[in-house]
This record gives sequence, C-alpha cells and structure tokens, in this order.
Amino acid sequence: MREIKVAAAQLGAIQKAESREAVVGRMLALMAQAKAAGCNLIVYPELALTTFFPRWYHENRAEADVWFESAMPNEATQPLFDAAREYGMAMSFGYAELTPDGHHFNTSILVDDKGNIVGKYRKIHLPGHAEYDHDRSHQHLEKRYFEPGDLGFNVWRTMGGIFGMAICNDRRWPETYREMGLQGVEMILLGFNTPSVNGQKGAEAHAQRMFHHKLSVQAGAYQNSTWVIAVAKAGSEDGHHLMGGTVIVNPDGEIVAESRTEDDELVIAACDLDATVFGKETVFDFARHRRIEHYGRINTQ
Ligand code: CDT
Repeated sequence: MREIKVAAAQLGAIQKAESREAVVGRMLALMAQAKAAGCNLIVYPELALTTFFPRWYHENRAEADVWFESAMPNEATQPLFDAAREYGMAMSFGYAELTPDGHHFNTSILVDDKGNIVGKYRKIHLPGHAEYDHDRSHQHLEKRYFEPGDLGFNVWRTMGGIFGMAICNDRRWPETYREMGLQGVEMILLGFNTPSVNGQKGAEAHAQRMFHHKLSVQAGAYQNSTWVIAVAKAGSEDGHHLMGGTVIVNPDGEIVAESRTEDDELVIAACDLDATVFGKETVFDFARHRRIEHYGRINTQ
C-alpha cells in the first residue's frame, strides 16, 4: 500500500478585483483544513491566483501582463510555500507564467513536501481564439494570451510515486494521458476553469458539459490505470459562470469523491498508488498489447 491522502482544493469564484493576497488567504485556509484532515497533498485549480482572465479582451496584449507571475514563489505566494513546508504537505497549483525572456504560459507546478518546486508543466492544448470574436457572447482568449507549452508531458518521481500534470482542456485529449501513461504515471494532477457558457453557437448546455468533463477524466484514468485529481475553479466570476465538478477518479475510472458546492471546498480521498498496478499489468500492459505499427497517423497528423 502506497497511500497519498489527497485534498482536491476547489476554489470558488475569484472576482476581477480580488488581490493575489486575498486569494492566497483562501488557499491557506483550505490548506489548514487539509492538514487537519491528515492530507499530504493538496491540489488547486488552473490559474488559481486570479480570476479566469482569458475572458477579458485587452486590445493591447501587454496590458494582460498584470495577470502573470514573473517569479515563483513571489511575495504574494511565498506564504503558500511556507505553510506547505511547515505542514509537510506537497502541493500543486496553476498560474499564468511570464518568463524572463518574455514568453507567456498557462503553467502548473508540483511542490514537494519540503516546499521545493520539483515539477513544472505548461499547458499544451490551448482552447479558444486569439482575436475578439463578435459572434461570441463570452470571449475565451487563451490563444491570445498564452503560447502552447514547450515542456511536453513529463512525470516526476516524488512522495514514493510517479506524478504528472495537465491543465483543463488537456483532459479532453487522449494523448495527454497516454504520454504520461507510457511513463508509468500513477497520479495526474489537473486543474480546470470551464465556463458554463462559452457563447459559441451550438455549444453544449451545462449538463452535457459536465458529462463531457467526467467522461474525459474517467476514460483517461481507466485507459492508463492512473489516479486523476481534477480540480475546478467554480461559481460566478463577475457574472461569468464556471461549472464546478471537482472529482477524484481511481485507476478503474470510478469517481471516489466529488464536490458538492461551487465554493471553496476540499474533496478528500485516500489514494493507494498500488491500485494502479493491476491495470498496468493486465489490460493496459502497454508493452504487451499496444500495436504501434498501426498508430503512425497519430504522430504525423
Ligand atoms: N480553461 C480551459 O481550458 N477551458 C476549456 C473551455 C473549453 S469550452 C468547452 C475546457 O476545455 O474546459
């Protein structure tokens, strides 16, 4: 048994005017609850420090840099690192990253139980559009503000297990899970912000959107025999609603715990990493059963 007690730390809405310090205060309150519940890993959502700003159009792209962090940790986030170290708790959260040479990424980090950043992932599948779209009631400008991640899908050996990260739209793509599955991933940490309405004609309604979210993470978990911790930012941000749906999914693809609210809320489960072994050695023993001679198109198209 290799048990990790995970707190999926859903965040409720973050308004445009809310400061990083105020959000970090909310994150610290959740971390204290997680500590009291005996958790040793806390996972926060995508872009955890700010509102989901890609809904806002800045004609001058540089103005959007206010939403980005040029160092991590920084003054606002240092208390998170200090608390994680004090509690002996590993953590993961997402933020908008501005690199020293001027690149912009939608990033998440994995911090070990000693407060050291041991892993970084930059979102690869960026949804939405780059220019203001008059046909949409809601903008989704991730392609304007971010570049596709340049680090690939890596995994990290820490806390006695093999961990990977992905961000939001990545969860809808089987390649995301398979890239990490091929490296033996045992737990994928995945934050998301999914608008309930994206204003595109023909877009699915809320219930169907929730179904597609769960379908994607449950299938990814099962087909790669891995835990998936999918953590939402939820609720109404300045009148723009984000669906919730924080779930902890086991390597059989079953939801073992899920959120009940659209507020700041911990979803907790004790996850045995050894539960990944059966699937990896049987139906999803990739070395024995995959037929890569027939998968050429996946790499070329
Ligand atoms: N943040 C993010 O990637 N959101 C997208 C919205 C796409 S609209 C269905 C997501 O896949 O949830």
